[in-house]
Amino acid sequence: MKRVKIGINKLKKFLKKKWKSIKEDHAIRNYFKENVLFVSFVVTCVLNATILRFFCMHSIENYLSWKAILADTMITIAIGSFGYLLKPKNRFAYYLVLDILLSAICVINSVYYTFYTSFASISMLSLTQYIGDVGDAVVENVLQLKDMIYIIGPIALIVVHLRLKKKNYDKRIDIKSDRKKKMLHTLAFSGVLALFFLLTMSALDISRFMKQWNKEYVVMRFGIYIYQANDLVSSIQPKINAMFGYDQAHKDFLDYYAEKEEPTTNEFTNMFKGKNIIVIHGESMMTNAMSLSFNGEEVTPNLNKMASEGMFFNNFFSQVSVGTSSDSELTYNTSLMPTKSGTAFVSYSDRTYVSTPSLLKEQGYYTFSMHANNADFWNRRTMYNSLGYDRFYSKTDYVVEKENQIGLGLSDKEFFKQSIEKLKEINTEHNNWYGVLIMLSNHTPFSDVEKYGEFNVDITTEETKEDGTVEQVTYPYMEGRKLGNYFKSLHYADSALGEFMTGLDEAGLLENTVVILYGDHDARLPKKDYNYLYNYDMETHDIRDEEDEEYKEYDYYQYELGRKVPFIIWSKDLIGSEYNQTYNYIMGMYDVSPTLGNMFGFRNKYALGHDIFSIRDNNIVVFPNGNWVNKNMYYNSQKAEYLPLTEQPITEEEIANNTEYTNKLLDVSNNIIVFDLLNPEKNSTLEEEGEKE
Ligand code: GP9
Ligand code: MN
Repeated sequence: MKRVKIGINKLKKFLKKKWKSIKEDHAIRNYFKENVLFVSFVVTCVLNATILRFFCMHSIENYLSWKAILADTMITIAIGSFGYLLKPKNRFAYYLVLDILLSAICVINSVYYTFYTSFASISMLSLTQYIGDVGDAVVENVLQLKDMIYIIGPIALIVVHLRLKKKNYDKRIDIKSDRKKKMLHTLAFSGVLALFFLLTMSALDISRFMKQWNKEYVVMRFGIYIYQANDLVSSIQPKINAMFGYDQAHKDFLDYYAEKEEPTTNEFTNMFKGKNIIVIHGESMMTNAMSLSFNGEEVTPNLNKMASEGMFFNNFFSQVSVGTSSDSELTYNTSLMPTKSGTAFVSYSDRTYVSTPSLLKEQGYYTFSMHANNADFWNRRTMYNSLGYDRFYSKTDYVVEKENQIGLGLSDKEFFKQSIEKLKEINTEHNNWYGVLIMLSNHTPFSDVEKYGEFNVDITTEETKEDGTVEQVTYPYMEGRKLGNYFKSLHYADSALGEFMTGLDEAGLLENTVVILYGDHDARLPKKDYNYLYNYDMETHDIRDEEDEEYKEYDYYQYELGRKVPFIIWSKDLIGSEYNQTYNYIMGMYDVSPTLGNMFGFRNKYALGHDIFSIRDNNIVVFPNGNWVNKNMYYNSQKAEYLPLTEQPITEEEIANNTEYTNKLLDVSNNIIVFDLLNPEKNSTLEEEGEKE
């Protein structure tokens, strides 16, 4: 301890001495005087980046974010430092080229932001349609002063250069070793800034930086230059991944589908052919909440009504990886699994996909998606073209008033209300249509509690006191816990769902329509909250002891099994019919496309899941991390352990076979996406097949 104190004191003394000598020698002033061109380069670039944030993000914390300013400063100092390796007469050209390049980044992003309220991505340049859009955008937008303001940077640099030239600064002679030293010192300084920057980073910052899709956040936190560099790397990476191993991937792909059994027909085949389809993407909806009530009030009365009137699959699992909502959309649409690295929506949006909307489109359906969030969230704007949607109704198609916002954006109630108007129009314009409506309000962290409406998650009872008076007593239960807030939020989303169904009915939109609802993934809630939910003892106002007979263990397996999400197929015709049942087959998101295909009369040849009515109890659901579940067990691949789900003995052979099946399926799925194996131009076998057909 004493030693540390002495060390700190020594460091303090050293820094004080250094600072004093810097002050006495006027070192800072001299540095600025001697390095005017370099300093001007750094200042203009940082200023441009700040102006860009000013025009794009209208709150002061965003455009004056010191973290972004620090990031922009350290990166421009770092790249500018290499200018010192050049002779003084050549430096201006170096800084000018860089300044023009960095200003161009600002101009492009400024134009792009005006059109798409998001920042530009290099990966989109590979899409010709995007080039067209941006081309038009630039032409129409060219006169906007705010997009051109960034050229002030290079102009200022030229002015500085011309003034310095009068003093013959570029004729100075310096020695090579001094240049190297100066460059290293400058680079080291940017290194110190970088270290400081790294220390301020949170886990959320790192995760968002890696995923890159929340572009506003990344720009606000890391600055535009680092955002664009990161974007460049993440755009190139999929191309590098696809450079090696194509032949093996192609062979495995052919073998896999050669062995795959052809689907059979059954009593559900074509039962809904020609009907319109409304799909509801239920943000963070979980099956376990459907059986819960607080003080006699169900958490999800409308969802429960829908389940009780239609076909309800109560052992249905989402199969997402880090791409959460987007992964569930990928698997729902294509029956492929999320990629092993990156996310399909962001990294592999230019691949060919065989999907539910593209197959319905072939049958003459008008296909669309509706989501009142920014169209670039999860790169949907681009990916939806690859998935075969005709139209994406996004935030700009909705009126988003401040008072109608919950959590990430427009409230579900308002979203549904405005969507019904659009659906009415679509219904008059198209014979057959297929639309996915993506909900938003029930999104983590479920903290907009005051906007969810009244829903008591504590236990309130009426108790008769000794003197005979009746008193209301409230026991602290789920109030103030994340899980409690989730129930309130879900109750709100459920009520929005109820209003939507009523609105659809009133608009006459349910007559020839099948409504499909899926929960996109679980709500990622703390295990300890479930422990509290299932083990709260009203008598003691506390959590039950583990020794207690009634104690319900909520371990790893309970948590994993508890992540089930609802899957419901509803139509007026189903109510009271023989199919109006709860189906408890183990089922995954990848089984949806083949199941709907069987019912609506289309076939996805490359589906990795199954029509649930062809496979029923023999189904297996695999997860991106290699875990799997069937009716007999939940298998934890990391620990090579399992939880039995039946009384039947489990054999080593079953485990080995299913694990092999899982690994093969995950490999084939990943290869299809990474190597673009469904693209006839990349996979000649598909072309031949097409010719035969
Ligand atoms: C974003 C919404 C939520 O538009 O779909 O995405 P998530 O965070 O659940 O992946
Ligand atoms: Mn989601």
